Amino acid sequence: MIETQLLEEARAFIRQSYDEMGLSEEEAVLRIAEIERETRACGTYTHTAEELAYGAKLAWRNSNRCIGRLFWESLVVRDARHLTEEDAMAEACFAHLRQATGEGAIRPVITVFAPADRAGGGPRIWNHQLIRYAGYASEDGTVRGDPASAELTRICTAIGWEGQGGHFDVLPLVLQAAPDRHPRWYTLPADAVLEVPLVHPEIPAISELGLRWYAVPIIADMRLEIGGIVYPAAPFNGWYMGTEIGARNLADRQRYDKLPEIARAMGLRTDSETTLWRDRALVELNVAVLHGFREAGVTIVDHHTAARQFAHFEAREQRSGREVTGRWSWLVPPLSPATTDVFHRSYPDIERRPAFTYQAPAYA
Ligand code: HEM
Ligand code: NRG
Repeated sequence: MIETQLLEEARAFIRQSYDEMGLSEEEAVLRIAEIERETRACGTYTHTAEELAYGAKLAWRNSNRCIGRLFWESLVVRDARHLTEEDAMAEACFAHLRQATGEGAIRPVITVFAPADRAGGGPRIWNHQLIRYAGYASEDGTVRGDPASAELTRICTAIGWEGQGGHFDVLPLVLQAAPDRHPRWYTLPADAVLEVPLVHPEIPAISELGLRWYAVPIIADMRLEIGGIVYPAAPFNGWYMGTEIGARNLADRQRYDKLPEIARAMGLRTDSETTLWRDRALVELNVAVLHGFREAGVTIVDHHTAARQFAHFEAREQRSGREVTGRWSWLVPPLSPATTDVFHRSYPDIERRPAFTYQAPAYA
């Protein structure tokens, strides 16, 4: 990033965050002068721990596609900017997993690794999420496991990982501390990965399908931008909304495609669309997700409750004099959308910073 643009963004971030954190205007002015000196001397500047923590929270608050934003102030921010080796990054990821998972009482956590340099290079996590299931592609084009992971699974295999060939094999972490280094892979310690068997409260045949999912979604491939500084490795997590698993991951035809199996387990006729067997199977699959997590004592939110929490977030933001931005097409849940208030509203999809943004895959 060119220096003038970096300083523009730094100034805007310092003014906003110092104001919101209750610091005086004088402190903001002094800090901006310091950042200007540091940037003219070194080409960049370093966030204080407080700036990093508040910046990460603001990035969550500004995430237009996220329905979980009511809890933005509770984010736990882990500072891992000093790590320069893959081994140390792996340990930090394992510690993140343990802290975020607890015993099932999921805590929102982010671990921030080193910032990108002026050329844009920095540490990268090759995984889409810290925990995700492998997808083994066969010659005939079918995939065993999660088709969304087919490419990364092939890469893991090419660098020496050997998967078990199952439907729910957790992929290794693939880490790269700097662009000029070879990526290294790390098997996740079993005690750092919590998984949940899906259980239906009334239909045993659904529980018997052997479906499961991992407890914590930890997005690892987005970049965090704060005050002009880019953090290309900053994995973050909250907890799941049930529909992410039940209406997408296990239901999408290009993912686990389980609706036909669920319908068979329910004894539904699938020879006519007008029986709405897909819809009926979808609802019961989502019941099994929510019931399974509940039985296992793992935090999860249903889409009705999440939509109501989002409405609270909107009201609170309005009271603070801020307009809530959002992307409607992501905020509406994929199951019974029109039963939630979000469906009947609209949101300006303006992108504010700090922000989580997409970046090209590290393995492209
Ligand atoms: C997206 C829920 C916490 C940042 C989403 C989505 C859901 C969701 C349902 C849409 C996902 C999809 O359709 O694939 C929640 C819930 C949370 C939570 C229930 C519980 C606390 C967080 C946290 C952060 C965050 C802690 C960051 C610090 C984001 C971002 C996206 C997103 C950046 C967009 C992801 C993308 O573009 O792929 N969230 N979220 N969320 N959330 Fe949250
Ligand atoms: N739909 C994805 C996860 C995306 C992020 N969702 C969250 N984020 N809940 C999936 O694996 O189903 N979060 O930080 O909690």
